[in-house]
Amino acid sequence: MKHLTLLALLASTSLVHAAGTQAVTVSMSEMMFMPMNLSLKAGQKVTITLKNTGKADHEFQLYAKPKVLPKGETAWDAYMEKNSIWLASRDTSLKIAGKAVTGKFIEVALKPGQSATLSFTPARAGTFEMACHEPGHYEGGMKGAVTVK
Ligand SMILES: [Cu+2]
Repeated sequence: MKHLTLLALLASTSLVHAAGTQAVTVSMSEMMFMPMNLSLKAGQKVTITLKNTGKADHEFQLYAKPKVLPKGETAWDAYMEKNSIWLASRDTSLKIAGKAVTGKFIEVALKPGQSATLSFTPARAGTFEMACHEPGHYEGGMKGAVTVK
């Protein structure tokens, strides 16, 4: 009887945990994300499953939408380092093809057929942009709006 009670307690705890996590899958292919727009909740952990379903290398970056676009790769990198949504989160974790990535990163770069799991907690509400900054991809339309409420 005691055993059953414990099991019931464990089951309800994991349900609460599941409800507290947002899960999203984003596919990347030539010059697009699927879906093109995401809506996330501030203060609630999100797990994004990323898949490169295209034929080229793609990157996933997520940062506060710039009012004025940085010019050049160095300027973009500096901007993203200051405005990355997951660098502002304390519980960020990333696995690419099942392997944990440690340290600071501003992009998730995937080869064709690779997938990754990215988790973090959006700290604040706002308008963000997800994008791929492989040469020509952003300009080709590989970007989407991410709203955090
Ligand atoms: Cu791309």
